[in-house]
Amino acid sequence: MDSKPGKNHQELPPNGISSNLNGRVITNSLKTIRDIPVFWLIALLASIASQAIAQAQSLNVNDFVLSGDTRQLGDRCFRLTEAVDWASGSIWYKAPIRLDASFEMQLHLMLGCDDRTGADGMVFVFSPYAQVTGRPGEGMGFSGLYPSLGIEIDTWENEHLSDPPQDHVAILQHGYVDHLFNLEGPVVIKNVEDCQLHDFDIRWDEPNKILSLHLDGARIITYHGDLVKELFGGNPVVYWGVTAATGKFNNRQEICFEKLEFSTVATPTVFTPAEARALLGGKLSTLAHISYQSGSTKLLPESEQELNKLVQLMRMNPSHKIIIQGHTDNQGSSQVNQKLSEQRAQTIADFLIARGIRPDRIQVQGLGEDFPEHSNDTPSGRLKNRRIMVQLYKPKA
Ligand SMILES: [Ca+2]
Ligand SMILES: [Ca+2]
Repeated sequence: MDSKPGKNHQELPPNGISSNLNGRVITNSLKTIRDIPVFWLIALLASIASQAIAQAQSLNVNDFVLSGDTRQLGDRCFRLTEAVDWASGSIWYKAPIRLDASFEMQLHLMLGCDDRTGADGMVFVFSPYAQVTGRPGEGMGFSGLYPSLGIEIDTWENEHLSDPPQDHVAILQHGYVDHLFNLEGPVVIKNVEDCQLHDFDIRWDEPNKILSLHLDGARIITYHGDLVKELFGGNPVVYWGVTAATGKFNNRQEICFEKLEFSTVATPTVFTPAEARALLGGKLSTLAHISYQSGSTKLLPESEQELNKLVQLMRMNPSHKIIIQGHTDNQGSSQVNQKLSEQRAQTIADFLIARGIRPDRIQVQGLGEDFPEHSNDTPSGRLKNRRIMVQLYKPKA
């Protein structure tokens, strides 16, 4: 690890990431106990007491996927680019996190030592896809990613992107680095290409729908909006990572994690090889564990894991298309059941589309009560008849 003026990586206390596994908060601040004000200590103890199942988790390089020119520095710092032209690097946290819960990330950023000709900057990227990287150079590894949320720290003025001449931050959407399409900003900040580590906090206050950034203790930008609804079509589960790039000009760009606190979800599992083979082979299959609120089109939470498997399968096999069939039992009028079966099949389509599956790969059919597979005379038979069936196929070229 290189020594540098200002705050040194070695000064950071060891061991600090906090997260929330499967909705369970895990808190392990990097700060030592004596650094924590009494109020926060009480809050921390109360949090630990109320989360008896919580356990501490150390920051581990294995929590991240490193790509491009990224190098690990110590146990929680990464160099995303060296001070060379046309470099790009990214790190991605492996587990997806939830945007329907608040989160906070406390970091230290080093944007390089060259203010005059330093470039290009860094972006915190949130995407339904794991480990995606956009265009380098002025795109900073964010350009072109859809759908997405990006928080940029930009150190190079690109006039055609409406960049101010000074270092600046902005909240970006959908892979656009042009400030015409900003959610918020650009906000000019002090020069950060000064060889120093700068404190940088990202806070998502979910109840109030406020995303805010703090630089060296001062709030520099705030965005008020429903990120889940506005950017991700209602899908609260996203991956996050940090990307950086250089272009015709360059800087060394590094990041260190001080504290991370967010809600993670279990990494989406995949179908077993046998299940995947059957589906890809065109077998009309009933999706297990898909449940709706009674008489409603609202999916119950336990359906999500099964549907995530379907999303993964569709992503891994981009030339396959899918037919989604909704079926009901024979309770109520056949007209109502017809409509309900269409609407329920559409909720599955909407789930896939919100996670980036193209609508032209999806066909929806409502088949009402006409194709029972079990007796409608018993509750368990009716439960089985209320089902979603899917069939994948590969269109002939
Ligand atoms: Ca720029
Ligand atoms: Ca600068």
